[in-house]
Amino acid sequence: MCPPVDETPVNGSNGHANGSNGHTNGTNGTTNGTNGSHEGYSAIRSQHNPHPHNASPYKPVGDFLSNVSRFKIIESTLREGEQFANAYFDLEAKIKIAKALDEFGVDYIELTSPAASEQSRLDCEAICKLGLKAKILTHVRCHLEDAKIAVETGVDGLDVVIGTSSYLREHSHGKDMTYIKNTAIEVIEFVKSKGKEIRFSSEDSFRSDLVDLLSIYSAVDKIGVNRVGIADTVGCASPRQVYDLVRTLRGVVSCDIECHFHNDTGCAIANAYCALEAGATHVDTSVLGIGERNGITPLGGLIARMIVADRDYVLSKYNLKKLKDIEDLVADLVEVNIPFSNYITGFCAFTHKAGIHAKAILNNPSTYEILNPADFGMSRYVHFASRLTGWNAIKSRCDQLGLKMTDAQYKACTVKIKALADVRKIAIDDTDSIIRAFHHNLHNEEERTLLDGLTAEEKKKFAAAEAELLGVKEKRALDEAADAQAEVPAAKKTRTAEVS
Ligand code: HCA
Ligand code: CU
Repeated sequence: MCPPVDETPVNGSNGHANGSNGHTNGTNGTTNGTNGSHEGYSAIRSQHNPHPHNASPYKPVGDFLSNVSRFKIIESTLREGEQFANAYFDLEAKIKIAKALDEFGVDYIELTSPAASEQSRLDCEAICKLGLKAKILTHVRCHLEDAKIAVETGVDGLDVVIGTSSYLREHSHGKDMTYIKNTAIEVIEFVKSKGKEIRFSSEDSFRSDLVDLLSIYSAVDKIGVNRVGIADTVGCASPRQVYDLVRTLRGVVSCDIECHFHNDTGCAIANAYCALEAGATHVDTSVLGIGERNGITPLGGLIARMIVADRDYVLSKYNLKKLKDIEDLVADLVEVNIPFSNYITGFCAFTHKAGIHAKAILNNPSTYEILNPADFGMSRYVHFASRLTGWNAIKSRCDQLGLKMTDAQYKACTVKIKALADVRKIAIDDTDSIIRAFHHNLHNEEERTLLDGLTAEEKKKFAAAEAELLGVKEKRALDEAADAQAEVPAAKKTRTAEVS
């Protein structure tokens, strides 16, 4: 049996639906949520959902390998993200991004190799001088010459990488495993001698020979590397493969394990999560997932996943209300739109439409939400201008507009709105006009038209749709009466949970 939900209903008597974060403006009928333009949506108060997933019967079971409650983020927007097709960051942009990520609370910020270009080197030095709380890393090839340039920039550490798959050994750098191991040892010892943190990673780990991988990781672990990394460079790995590889590696090395997942096959977040479950300690991310091709584990998506796993840890470490600003900043700089389906900040991330959902959400947001929008400074919306609209959403909208009716009247008004939505796509203004006219007609002799500008054809369709809906309602009422007579309380309960 599921534990009870620790919620109080939000459908309070004042009914006003201003989001607690101030992003919404529910009383005048417009919603200005930062989740985007929400024409036809009603903002519902969101402060009463403090532990949206506490009641999950599927809460992760802790085990000794898992690091889901103590993971660290290596934020690579300024390295992997620079490899995104549309990215060009000048120093000013890099500083803005670095400061925003620092405020968000990421543990590390990874920068492009200073060996890549003179400007990259200067930018790296400038960011090191900002005095951020996050540690600054630079990402370099496993070459002594590159490492020498990197240690002089003021970074806290180096992430070195070399391709180990047969594809990369044959078609990219052309070196064998003995050469790779010797170079790795040389570079690691040099970087450590300079007092810097050092990570060694194989590129294309999931298409590399397992024995080769384990042997080189074991060798670098013995000489005191801080972290080893595995990288799904081509995005081919599945969560189960990730779990197996990381768990095996966890048994071989005692240092930290960093993971880097590309998203070609849509597994980047799931893979990061599985890696942490299997004992990885650090996850690479970028804002909106930008990187080579379609990128890597997105910062926001990882946070969405992790807050469900350990809410207290995530809330204590990261300044979640900054997420939207960082995404807007980066989206703007690389000239992309944030997709409607984006984790947490997407236009629809907290929007509820079907009548059944709206009703339940108004009673208790945990019914249809695993994330709490208020945690991220976002707003919850209930769509109230469609054929799927239910009377609870309309009641909430009437409350916002300051129009009181009886439940039967809300229901009758909802029928009008649904019928009209069957005739044409209706906007928020249309819904509000119908509500106001309907309310007016309840209290005045002189009747107002519910909606101006309907053609004769539309009026006919509207009347037919309304009759049809009323017929369905009547039938439902009859069914309910029959249920009551038959003394089947369970059936009655189910029906009343439906929204007409
Ligand atoms: C690349 C390199 C890398 C490195 C990852 C890492 C990859 O651009 O191909 O150092 O962990 O995906 O393998 O981003
Ligand atoms: Cu990568």
